[in-house]
Amino acid sequence: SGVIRAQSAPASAAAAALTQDDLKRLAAVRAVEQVESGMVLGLGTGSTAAFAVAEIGALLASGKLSGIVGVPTSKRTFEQAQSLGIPLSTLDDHPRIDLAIDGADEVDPDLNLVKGRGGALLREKMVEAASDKFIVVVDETKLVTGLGGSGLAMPVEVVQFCWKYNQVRLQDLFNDEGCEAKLRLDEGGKPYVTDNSNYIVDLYFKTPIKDALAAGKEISALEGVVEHGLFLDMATSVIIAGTDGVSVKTK
Ligand code: ABF
Repeated sequence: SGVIRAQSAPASAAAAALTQDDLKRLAAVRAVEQVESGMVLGLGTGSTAAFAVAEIGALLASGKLSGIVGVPTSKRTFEQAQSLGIPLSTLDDHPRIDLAIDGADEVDPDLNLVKGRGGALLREKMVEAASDKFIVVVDETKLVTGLGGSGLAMPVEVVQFCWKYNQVRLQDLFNDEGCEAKLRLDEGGKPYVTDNSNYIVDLYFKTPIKDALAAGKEISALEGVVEHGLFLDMATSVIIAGTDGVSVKTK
């Protein structure tokens, strides 16, 4: 794993002028090069994935792509794709997807991911698990040596009923790793509600998770947990845009 297959470096003057949004767009556009007419596509969520959705919309509008069906991973992405005229469907109608393109919050050297800081982890995980190929698009700020090591949230989606049970149980599970489990709040200070009407308990680790596979299994085993943001062994490739160019890491 972790083999760099392609690299292209922009001239340093141009590289210096690239914003983080430029990098996100570069990664997204590179991923969309893998899209072929007639494909069923998983459409990701977040600012990086939104560039991919926009590019797919533009290629459809210009006639360079046709016969695409998109399966969005969130209500937000549904609305964006719909506004671009991308034909949409559901996972029920398309339980097998050819290719999914989505962003991530963290990417480790083995292409394992933390996702879901944007709150869409459940639909993202289901759509991406259903996909033959899953391309992750990130700028280089998302690279970590170990998952949970960025100090930012690792989300766990839980049912609303007795969410405190899960907060306490999650806190207990990772107390030794200096983890804090907190209910996610929205801008109004109310519990954040996901597209599937659940809550999110965010886990804040002080150091990278020691054994992400074991952690994922322990979290999933808790009653009332719907899904977690550890996406292990799911990405087919990761496209990373940095100021030195775009690189593609493939399993
Ligand atoms: C989705 O959007 C999520 O899984 C992740 O939380 C987020 C990344 O957003 P961005 O591309 O805006 O950093 O991919």
